[in-house]
Amino acid sequence: MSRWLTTRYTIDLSRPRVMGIVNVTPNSFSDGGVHDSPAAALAHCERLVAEGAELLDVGGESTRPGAAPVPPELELQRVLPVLRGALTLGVPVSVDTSEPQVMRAALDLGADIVNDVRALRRDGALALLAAHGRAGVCLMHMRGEPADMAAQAVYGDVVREVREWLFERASAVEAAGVARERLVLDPGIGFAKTADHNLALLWRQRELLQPGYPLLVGWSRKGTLGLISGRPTSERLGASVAAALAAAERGASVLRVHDVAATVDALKVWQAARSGELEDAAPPACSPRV
Ligand code: HH2
Repeated sequence: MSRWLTTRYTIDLSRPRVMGIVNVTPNSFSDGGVHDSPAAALAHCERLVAEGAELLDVGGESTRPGAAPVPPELELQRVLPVLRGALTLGVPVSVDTSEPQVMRAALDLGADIVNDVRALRRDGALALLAAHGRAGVCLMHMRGEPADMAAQAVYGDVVREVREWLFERASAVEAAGVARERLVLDPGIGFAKTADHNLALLWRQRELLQPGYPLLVGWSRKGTLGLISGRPTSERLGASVAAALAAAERGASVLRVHDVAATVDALKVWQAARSGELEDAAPPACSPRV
């Protein structure tokens, strides 16, 4: 059985799980400034859990193309109060950061997962996670930095290159002491990739499963969906749900989404269509670790 070991919970990945996005930032590409007070962000966490989110991902720095870096002190100020509250809601909580100082403070509070778009490549990040030893980790593929990544979207075979990069990175992270069952990989939709690259990564997503790690994927409201649908970020619900289902169909284990209720409903129908029956009891998403 596929599972993801995290600080407090073992997450069952026998079916796709929904991770609700909580951006505590003024400038995130689709919801910047909407939840940027701790009280608003925590209310948003509660709403997402009520809608069926099985994990929460709390971030204090936008990584949209061109975004400027945020000093760690400000990132800490944004995410810590929200994490403190989110950790009481009964679901695994991830912190979306690349900054070791923020990782450390989040792990000290009890955060379950570190979701790092830079795959623990900042100085001190990998050693910190290896020494902690209990947290789950998401390693994402990106080239360059959000400020300049668009210029680095040049690949021969994007799917092969992303797969090999992720596999090599996961091997290095394991060699440094983070256990394999704590790792999940992510192709990084929209990070140093054109729309064609993103769509190749969806069409051939199963190839990304070959290294043997669960896959987390984030298509929610992203630019490629805007190109396909011709809609602005605020009107990409249908496109985002369709992309989440396409990713689930091709073996994704965790779907990182803004619109939790609609995604959860769609996955229930997808699941029923696959089995041909209503379920009495779905397996619980996670169990506390003993
Ligand atoms: N995408 C974003 C941020 N973090 N983490 C993972 N693992 N995978 C992703 O695809 C991913 C991510 C960008 O989306 P969002 O958080 O909505 O926007 P912003 O970075 O502008 O806050």
